[in-house]
Amino acid sequence: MSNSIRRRKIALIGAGQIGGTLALLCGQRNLGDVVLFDVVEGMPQGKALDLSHLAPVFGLDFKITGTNNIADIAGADVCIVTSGLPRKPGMSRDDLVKTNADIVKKVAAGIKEHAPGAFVIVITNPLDAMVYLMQKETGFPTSHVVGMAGVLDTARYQAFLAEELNVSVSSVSAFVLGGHGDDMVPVRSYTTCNGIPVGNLIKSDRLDAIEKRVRGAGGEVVALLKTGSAFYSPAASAIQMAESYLFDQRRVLAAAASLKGEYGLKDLYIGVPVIIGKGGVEKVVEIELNENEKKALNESAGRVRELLAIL
Ligand code: TXD
Repeated sequence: MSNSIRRRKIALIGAGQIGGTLALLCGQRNLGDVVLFDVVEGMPQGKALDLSHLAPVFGLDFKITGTNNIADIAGADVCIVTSGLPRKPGMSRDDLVKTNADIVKKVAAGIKEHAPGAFVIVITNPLDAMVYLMQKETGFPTSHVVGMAGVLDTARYQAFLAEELNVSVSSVSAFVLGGHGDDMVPVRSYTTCNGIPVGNLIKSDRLDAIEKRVRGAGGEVVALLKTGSAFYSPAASAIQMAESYLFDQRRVLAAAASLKGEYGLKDLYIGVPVIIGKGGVEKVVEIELNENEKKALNESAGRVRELLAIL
């Protein structure tokens, strides 16, 4: 048996706006070799070729392959799934459910066959329903199938609060829970500026307005772009989750995780704080919520269940 060190392999399923950005970030952050898969002929190959020419400029030694053959993801350590349609102006995330469910089912079969040991991060919308479907279709342990939305929603809350307070984004620590929809739950009681509750620094009507903007931030980007949805920040958010797994960082991150009674919810995926380390989603962190936050989380869970019923 060879005792040589194997390079890590990251499979990006979907080579569109987020997929391409993910490939760039994987290279820049030296996560491992990248396989960019898509059903559109030539596009993943073209993006991979272009990115391979960026490697010498930055002195990066990553190998990147573009492909239309799902078998090329064989042995991937991490699969990040963005395959599906994005929103157009006027569409809700839920409008995508049927089309994207068919795509996620196909992709799940490919991942199950070729990358059975992978940690799977789903980004495709409607997120909470698609990650649930991915876990059911692959049959992978729930620790190894997780949805990315909370890191992004939290980052949006942090960005708006830092702007309001005119402080560094790194001084703001925020939490957003619930489904990745307009009823997500920014948790004010756990949101601080270097430990100082934001409620002590910002008037409550301003905080209401900021939280409303967080809930609509994805739509704000869609309305401006007109041809698709946000892609830089969703890609960065998934990279943070992949790094926590690959480097066993045990970061506490908001992510769509499978609940088995935590927060009084079960048999669904929804955004909650989790610890991600070498075992995947190693723990769902339960925090005490006030009555309003509990009610909002339950309402958000109700919306996720409506989508699951469509599936
Ligand atoms: O926070 C979050 N989770 C999100 C989710 C934030 C922003 C956007 N979010 C969702 O990600 C969005 O609503 C979409 O459902 C996905 C992907 O967004 P992206 O902007 O990357 O969409 P693109 O550019 O249209 O790329 C999707 C690619 C495109 O190239 C298709 O050809 C491909 O998916 N596609 C497939 N790839 C592989 N296999 C199959 N079957 C397939 N079908 C389509």
